[in-house]
Amino acid sequence: MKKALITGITGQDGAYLSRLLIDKGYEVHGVVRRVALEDPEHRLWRLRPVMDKINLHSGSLESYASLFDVVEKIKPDECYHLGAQSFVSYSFEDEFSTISTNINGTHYMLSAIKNRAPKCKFYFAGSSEMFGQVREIPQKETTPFHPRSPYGISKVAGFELTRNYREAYGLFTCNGILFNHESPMRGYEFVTRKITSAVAKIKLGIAKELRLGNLDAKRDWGFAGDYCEAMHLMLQQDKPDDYVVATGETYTVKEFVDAAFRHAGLNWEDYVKIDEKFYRPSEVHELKGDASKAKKILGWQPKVNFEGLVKMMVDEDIKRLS
Ligand code: F7E
Repeated sequence: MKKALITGITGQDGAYLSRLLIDKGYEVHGVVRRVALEDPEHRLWRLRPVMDKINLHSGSLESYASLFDVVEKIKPDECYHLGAQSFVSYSFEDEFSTISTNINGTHYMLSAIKNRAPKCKFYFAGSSEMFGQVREIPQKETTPFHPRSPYGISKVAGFELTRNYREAYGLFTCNGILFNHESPMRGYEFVTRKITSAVAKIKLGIAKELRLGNLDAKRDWGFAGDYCEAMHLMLQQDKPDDYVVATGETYTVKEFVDAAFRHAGLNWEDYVKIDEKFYRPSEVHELKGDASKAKKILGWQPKVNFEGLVKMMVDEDIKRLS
């Protein structure tokens, strides 16, 4: 039985990936902070359906010793390093902790694997935020990076560390360059879930308005469940490599808002207010990915389209609140 170790297992992608790996017969292990183990009701809610099928270990991305111990104890065959401070907006407020946790966390994991499980295949959760002020449209693996936030900068450093461990030490390390991926398990701070949960509240008479920032930003939005399949496929190849994972379609935040309200039979212009507070000091205006390499080599393509994603999220939020 193959053993997989997931950092960031309590997040959206951790939840989808652990289900996928359990279904494939893996023994799944996750690193979680001690506070999460002490407060499972609030912090482990996404893992509730698989709690009896996974093994959780206390550890922190800020502690090399804790990660080293987990790697030493489990000796995983595959490691999916998803853990990070992943909210771009917050990275402007606390740039020091975002940069140190995200970069050191990746470095610690790579080093622990090199020292204690050098045959382990490693996946790093790179991000389209690395492209930032984009140099070309669509963005592919060869597009130069120009990050626009402390979060984006930390992901570029993680990407380079991951590539360097491959080139310098011969480790099997892959970078996924994942564009925005959403689901009913998305955190409420991200714009898609903020919108769909507000639509549900407005529909049910619990809220009256939704305050948002820049409605003109364009994103390439896919379904998180599809993107976790791509992560797994990267580690099943003969050679390690880096891959863009995206739908190739781009929509503005306004188009997402319109589709979500429309699906609930509402007109967004009656409820949405612009609030300067949600604007970013430097914005990423347009992201659109070219995932043709993932399609060709991994045989991967997304199954859920934009309309399907919006409906899935709105329906689930209405169901949950009803
Ligand atoms: O913002 C605009 C905002 O926070 C999307 C993370 O998973 O994907 C995600 O990063 C857009 C931005 O995601 C609000 O200015 C308008 O242009 O949902 P978001 P993100 O920053 O694109 C990448 C690939 C990652 O790697 C990240 O970890 O929406 N926007 N009004 C707003 N955004 C938020 N959050 N809240 C608003 O009220």
